[in-house]
Amino acid sequence: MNDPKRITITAALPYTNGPVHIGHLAGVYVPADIYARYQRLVGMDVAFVCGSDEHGVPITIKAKKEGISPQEVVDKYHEIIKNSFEEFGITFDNYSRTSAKIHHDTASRFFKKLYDDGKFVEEVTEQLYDDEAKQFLADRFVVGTCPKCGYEESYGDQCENCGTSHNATDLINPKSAISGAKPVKKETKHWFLPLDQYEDWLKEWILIGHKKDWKTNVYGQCKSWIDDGLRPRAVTRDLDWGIPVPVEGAEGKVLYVWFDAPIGYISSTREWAEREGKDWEPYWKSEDTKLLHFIGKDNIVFHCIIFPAMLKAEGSYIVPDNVPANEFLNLEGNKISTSKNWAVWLHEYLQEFPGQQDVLRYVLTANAPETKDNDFTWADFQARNNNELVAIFGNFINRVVVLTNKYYDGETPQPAEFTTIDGETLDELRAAPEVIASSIERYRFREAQTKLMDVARLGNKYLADEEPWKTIKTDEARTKTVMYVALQIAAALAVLSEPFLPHTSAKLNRILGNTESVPPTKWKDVSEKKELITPGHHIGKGELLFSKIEDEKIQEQLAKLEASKKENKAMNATAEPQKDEITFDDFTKLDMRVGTIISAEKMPKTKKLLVLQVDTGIDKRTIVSGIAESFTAEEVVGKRVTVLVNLAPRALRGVESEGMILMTETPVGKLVFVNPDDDVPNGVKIS
Ligand code: B3M
Ligand code: ZN
Repeated sequence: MNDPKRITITAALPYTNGPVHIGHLAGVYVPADIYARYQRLVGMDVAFVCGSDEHGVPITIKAKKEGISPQEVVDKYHEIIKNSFEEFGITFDNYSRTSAKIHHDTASRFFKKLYDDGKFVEEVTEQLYDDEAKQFLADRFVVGTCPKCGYEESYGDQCENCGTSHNATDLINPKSAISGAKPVKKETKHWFLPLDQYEDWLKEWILIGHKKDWKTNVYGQCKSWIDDGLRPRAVTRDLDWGIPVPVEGAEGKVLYVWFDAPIGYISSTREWAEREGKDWEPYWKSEDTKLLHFIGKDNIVFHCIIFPAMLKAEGSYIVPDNVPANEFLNLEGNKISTSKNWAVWLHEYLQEFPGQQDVLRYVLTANAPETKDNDFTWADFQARNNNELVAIFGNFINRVVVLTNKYYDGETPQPAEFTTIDGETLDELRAAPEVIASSIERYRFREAQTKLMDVARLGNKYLADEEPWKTIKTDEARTKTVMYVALQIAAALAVLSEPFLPHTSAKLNRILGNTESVPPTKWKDVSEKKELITPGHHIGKGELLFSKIEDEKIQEQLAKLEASKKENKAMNATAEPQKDEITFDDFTKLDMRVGTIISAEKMPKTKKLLVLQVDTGIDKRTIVSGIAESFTAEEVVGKRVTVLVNLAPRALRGVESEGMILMTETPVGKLVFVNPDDDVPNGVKIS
């Protein structure tokens, strides 16, 4: 779209069933914020909205698990999430929540309009029902095999593995997430959005209209769904947490969370406009508004197919100009997972790295999963901070500030004649806003940030080449010119870094003495104004922009992840699903006896094996056991144990093992014996 009058920027509404982590920040909120801040700096009229997604099954599940109400769950996480966003400098114009009255009103009205206009298909169909829990199984209440990719843990409405969105009844081998029961089918009435009727329009709009300017991953997913053929989707659910379906005969039914959540963008805009005394409608209904949705790749279908179809059906709305969705960020080589606590939580980072929000913003942008999944590692985090932020950006600013204070008592010097190199340096500086902007406008934020760092690199190179610390002894006029040029670069960095590193930009402005009395520098000033910092202007005292991150800090983080891994293992151990049923006869086949280990030695050249002599009460026999990582040979002698004595003998490293010692494991993976009471003599059966 050329020359929009205003831009409405939405960022995916986070589910309020847990805090937010680096994956959210990298995939959605930092890129959206860079974009919004940049647009404001160039004078665009921006509405940047978000809010908590407080309906849907995940929240109900969390509430059940914690024994509290869904409202209590969302109240708790809404605060934590909102605070994390504020601390990281995400400049939403409004952060709302879908449990707010204004949202219930907006979403109900939207539904009602479509209903009144006959845009839905009303149908009684068979849906999955849990006969034990006496409840319909919508969305995440049901898991089963994805009909498209075969992933066995797919949810009822979407497969997290391949991203396909489907109906719960499409799942192969569905299972209730509440009781584990096999669902039965039960009739119920619902309202469907007939996506098939929007297929031609979607084809025209996306496949033809947006061929070039949408990201390949987004375009590709859309194309594949449209090519597969679209089917009607139920937009109501038999659940008790959500927005009641606002029509008669719909008691006990609520709007599907993916129907109400995107309308949350509209509610949030309304809430903002009401507060600011503005009209919200142009931000959603005017053709000269550019609407953008920042999301993660698992939300593409909802933002590119379903929500646009809803907007189109309503009739008075615009549809998105672009949906710059990102891929996923992994953590230390593994998929980020809330349930496995494999994540870097923002609220924890804020406590562990106080004042270092920009470091994380920087690293997440430098490594943003823009075109493919990417990996966050703590080693990379440390390296980027120490070798880039500290060594390049921080170092340049520090030199400029220290030298200006040392040579001129902090007063910007009057330059003398510019040399060719000065002219070239200033030219390059003046070109930077456009270079960076061009990347931002194309949603290439990592590239944009690299170009920003090139400005700091330009400054460092200039100082290294011109060596003011040498010329100060020989050529006063030259030194003044060099310091003047270097100060221009520093001042440019204060404005150009703002979208990426807002806290740093504010600090830099302070250091440069850009207090309230100095008019703020605009993005375009860097190219257009001859002078960003004028001779005679007093800069402030030096203060370090970034500080080195030491190894211990990184070790602490790695240890935390290691602990998660162990805890996980422990949790999985207790939660491991029950094995297939056996008969009583199967059980009686096992001959287990009480025994005592009478001697033990390490099996040579192995890490895990001990060769044990065990008194089973029947006989004394050799058993090879894989317990050497948890016990020394000396430690186990005399231990009372449970022995499976009729296990077929097998040779381990040439030693015949005649049975098995029963073991279990502590939460941190240490093996322990299943040992009988000392009063029980060897040879007694266990049954
Ligand atoms: N809450 C899904 C998510 O957090 C969902 C986004 C809604 S955007 C309207 O991934
Ligand atoms: Zn799948």
